[in-house]
Amino acid sequence: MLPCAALGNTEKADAVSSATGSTDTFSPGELTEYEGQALDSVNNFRENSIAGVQNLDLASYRLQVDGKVSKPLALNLDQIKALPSVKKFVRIDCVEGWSVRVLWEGVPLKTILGSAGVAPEAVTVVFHAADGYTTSLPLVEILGKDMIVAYKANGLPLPAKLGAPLILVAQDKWGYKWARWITEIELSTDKNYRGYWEQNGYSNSGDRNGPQFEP
Ligand SMILES: Nc1nc2c(c(=O)[nH]1)N[C@H]1C(S)=C(S)[C@@H](COP(=O)(O)O)O[C@H]1N2
Ligand SMILES: [Mo]
Repeated sequence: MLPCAALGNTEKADAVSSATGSTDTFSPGELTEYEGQALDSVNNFRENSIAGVQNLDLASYRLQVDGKVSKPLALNLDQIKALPSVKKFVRIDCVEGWSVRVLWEGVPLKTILGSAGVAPEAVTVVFHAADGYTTSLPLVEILGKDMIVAYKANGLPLPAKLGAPLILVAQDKWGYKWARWITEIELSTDKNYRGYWEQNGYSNSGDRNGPQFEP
């Protein structure tokens, strides 16, 4: 099994990859460009999650931040949206071969992790999602790239399909690092932690310019 690759469904795959850069699928109110650069519609995402689209109840939603932290958090959406937000224009690339360029808006992880107080021994940030999906990144990379978790895409609230209420904007990483429907951010000392697709042979560093599979 491959991330995002519905084998035998090439017709759909071709339709989506050729739609990259097109403007015919935008939702009403969706931004089509940002600072002179063309955006792709969020509708160009090819849905192939491990358990289908999750529809989380936003009113009761909590983001847990736990593990190796001095102050575990359970943030509701109002608290998350009250934090200073940033915009980032970042392309997501699935290993299947399609990509989508989106303007993301959300909160830097360093802000959230800062309020939780990361313990000095923590090296890995594990993302747990509502569908049971998991993935991880080294803490040093998250801070170095100033990665964000986004609740808006192309100027609109993040659609359920893209992970509402929160997606990890894992810039420079393959699509399987972009955890959607995040419910828990866990700080870990396990530098060899492997998430869902990583356990199935996909590269644990997940660098978009590197190999998809572990050598
Ligand atoms: N919670 C969760 N997040 C996930 C996934 C998933 O199955 N569950 N799939 C990943 C993969 S492989 C990709 S390419 C991106 C976009 O997935 P999509 O192709 O299903 O839109 O979401 C990532 N995040
Ligand atoms: Mo993917």
